[in-house]
Amino acid sequence: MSARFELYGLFLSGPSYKVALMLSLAQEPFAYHHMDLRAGAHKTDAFRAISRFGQVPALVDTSNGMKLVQSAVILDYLADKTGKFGGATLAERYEAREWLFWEFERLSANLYRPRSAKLGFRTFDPAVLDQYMSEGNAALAHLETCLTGRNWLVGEGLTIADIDLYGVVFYAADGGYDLSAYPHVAAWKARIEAMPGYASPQMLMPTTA
Ligand SMILES: N[C@@H](CCC(=O)N[C@@H](CS)C(=O)NCC(=O)O)C(=O)O
Repeated sequence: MSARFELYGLFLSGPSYKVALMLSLAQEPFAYHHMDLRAGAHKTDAFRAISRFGQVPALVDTSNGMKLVQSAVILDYLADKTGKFGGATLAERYEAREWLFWEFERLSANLYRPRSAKLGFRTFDPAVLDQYMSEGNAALAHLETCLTGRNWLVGEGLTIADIDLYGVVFYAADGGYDLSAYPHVAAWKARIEAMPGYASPQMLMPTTA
């Protein structure tokens, strides 16, 4: 039987990893389409018909034809459709969503962009990179405070908030951040890595379809 969900992603893409990880933790089999961005795979009309912004990740729910982009929205959708990691109450669901917006505002650019510079994909003026690092460390310090005395960001269990932020913090060291300065963040990261269904980007997103 073919998988209900189809994920279009790239093995180097943090946002793609968030979605692949959500599916894996939810024990939801998915078909994976490797998108070679360097070869322009995301610029074809066929892919544009799936991804309105021409970006990965993109998710197709073959059960109803829904096509979704933006990793945070996809996580929210998957929480609805799988009934997993959406929070135990409506208040928790909205608190989880607050974290998704916070991540986009404070964390992702500040961690992903220094990483893309180190990988040689982008170049930035040194002053701009310094600004990313300074704001990224401030965001990690805030996360450290929020995780002090708690196992998960929201409520008493894993939610899409944890999965979403994990998909950024996973790449912190690649961007030049030292997580040993944030022991509660490091412990939370290890807690997610010990969950059933956890897998690395390499395991979830091969370099072929
Ligand atoms: N905010 C988006 C970011 C998606 C994104 O930046 N995707 C990159 C790969 S990591 C991409 O598709 N880049 C190609 C492009 O923007 O043309 C999300 O969370 O899904």
